[in-house]
Formats: sequence, C-alpha cells, structure tokens
Amino acid sequence: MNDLNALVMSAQTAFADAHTQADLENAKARFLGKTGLVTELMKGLATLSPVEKKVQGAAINLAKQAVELALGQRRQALADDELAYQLKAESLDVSLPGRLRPPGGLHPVSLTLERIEQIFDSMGFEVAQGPEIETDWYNFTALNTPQGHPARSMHDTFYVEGGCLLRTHTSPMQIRHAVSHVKRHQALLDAGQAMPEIRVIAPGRTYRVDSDATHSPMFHQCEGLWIGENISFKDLKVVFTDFCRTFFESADLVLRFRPSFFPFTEPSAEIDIQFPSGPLAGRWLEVAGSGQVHPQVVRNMGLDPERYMGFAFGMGPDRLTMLRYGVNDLRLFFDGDIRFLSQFR
Ligand code: 2NM
Repeated sequence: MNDLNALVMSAQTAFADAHTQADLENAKARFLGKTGLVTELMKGLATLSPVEKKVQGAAINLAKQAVELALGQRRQALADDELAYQLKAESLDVSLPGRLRPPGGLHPVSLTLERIEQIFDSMGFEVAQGPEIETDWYNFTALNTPQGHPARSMHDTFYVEGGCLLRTHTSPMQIRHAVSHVKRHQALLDAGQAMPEIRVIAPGRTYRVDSDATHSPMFHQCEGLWIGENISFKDLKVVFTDFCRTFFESADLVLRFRPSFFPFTEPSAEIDIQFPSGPLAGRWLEVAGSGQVHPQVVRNMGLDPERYMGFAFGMGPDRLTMLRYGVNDLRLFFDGDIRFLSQFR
C-alpha cells in the first residue's frame, strides 16, 4: 500500500515537473505506458492467488485512477497556461491611435488645369488631348515655322530616334483637332454651307531644352483656338479677359495686349495682366501669347483662309499656378516634395 502511495506521489511530482505537453506525455508513458510502472504492477497480478489478486487489483486500480486524475489535471493546467500566454502575447491595445493614411490630393498644376478646362468648357470649348511625341509636320511645319527656325534646333527641341520629337507646345494638337473637325464636316464645306465653329483648348505636357528657376525641361501648356467665319481679335479680347477675371477671381483685373511675333499668328500679341490690389498689384505680368491664326495655318487645317479665320492663344499653367498661389520657384512643382504638395490639398 505504501508502495502504491509512493508511486502515486512520484507520478504527481513527475507531472508537476512537466512544463510542456510533450514532457507530460513522456511522464505519462513512464507510469501508464505499455511498460510503465502501473502497467507492470498490473501484469504482476497474474502470478497471485485469486484472493490476493482481488485485493491487490483493487488497490492498484485506485492508484491508477489517482495517477490518471493527476495527469488530467496537469494537462488542463498546461492548456490553461498556454491559452493565457497566447492571449497575453496576441493582445490588442484597442486604445492605440489608428495608422493614419492622409488623404491624397491633386497636384497644384492639375488643379489649375482642371480650373482652366472648367472655365473654357463654360464658354463652349472642347478639350483635346493627344500625343506628346510628335512629327516635325504637326509641331513645326503645319504651324508655319520654317526650316532653319531657331525653335527647331537641337538646343531648343528634344528629338527622339526615328525623326520624331517631344512636342514643344500643344499647338500640334490644335492642328490635329482642326483637321479632324474639318474632315468630319467636309460634306458641308463641299456644299458651300457653313461648318460648325472650331472651339477647342489643348492642355498638356510639353518639352524644351531649358532648365533653371523659371524653366523646366518638362512644363505645361494650354493652347486655345476658335475658328469660324468672323472670329476676330475682338473675340480674343473678350474671351481671354473673361477667362483671366474668372481664373484669378478678380472682376477688375486689367489686361494689356502688347504687339509681338509668332510664326503661326498674324497679327500677334503678348497678353499681360495687372491686379488692382493684393501682393502683385501694379505690375504687368505676362500670362499668354496670342494672335489671329496665320492664313497658311488655316490652310494647313484644310480650310479656306478667305472664308475662315479666328484666334489662338497659348499660356503656361505652371506660371498661372505660381501667380495664383504665390509660388516663387517653378522647380518646386516637379521635385515631388510632400511638404510642398500637401499645402494644396
Ligand atoms: C501661342 C501664341 C499664339 C497657337 C496657334 C495655334 C494654332 F494651332 F492655331 F496654330 N495654337 N496655338 C498660339 C498662338 C500659341 O502660344 C504662345
């Protein structure tokens, strides 16, 4: 009996010393396994007399039950420990602040382009977009810019393999748009009837070999074109004045049309604006080039310059953005510094 008590106690100690389920299973094998201590005692019963077998058997059974009870309790305790450990290790602090994903926003130049498009849309202009890699014809020749003109030199224009170039302005898109407009209405023209007017702006990226505080090799342009039977410089002044006053939210903004030269317009003018008040007040600021579309360019659009005429203009959305927000270095727009860009969100 004392031996059995000692056996039970030694099992209890062995189970208590097991700190993992694997250790516990090894300890169990030593007592309850095929060759375990309890099992061996059971086998020993075979050699006893029936009376002794009954008495000893009952005692061994009690001891076995005590060992199994201790095993079960230890199993449960280890499982409880494991669960408690997992709960602690994987616990979430629901009071921690969330990971912030700040809202994105449009680039300030994109905001300007959207604003330009919206204003001209309200005046009935379409928005045309097209290739940034252009042919010599659309970028120069169709625009009345002759061979040997300095704008065509490799110092001003990026040429790509195969004779194409990166467009130096968005006017090639104006030509593309005008040509397809004319094609679409060729039947009317052939019948001598009036064609719907061409009224379009072409915003987008343009490229020139130039880089300093006020020039970037990639910059934006938005050109406008209005061609009809009687579209004159007067219409240019009305449209562009209206645009500038809306864009800069200044109803008494003053404009000045200063004589100039472009190969694709005749006459031509630079457009300057002056704010009546505010930080930029009193200075003439150049915002665009413009003019009546040159007869040769009208002809290159597929139209008879004796019947169709109109105006065109070209402006720099980068510069308009600098004026509108008071930015002093063009390069800030293209550095991609979030501290700068986030101010326009
Ligand atoms: C400018 C200045 C003056 C212009 C001309 C044309 C077209 F396609 F009709 F020939 N588009 N844009 C133009 C005219 C552009 O930028 C300073």
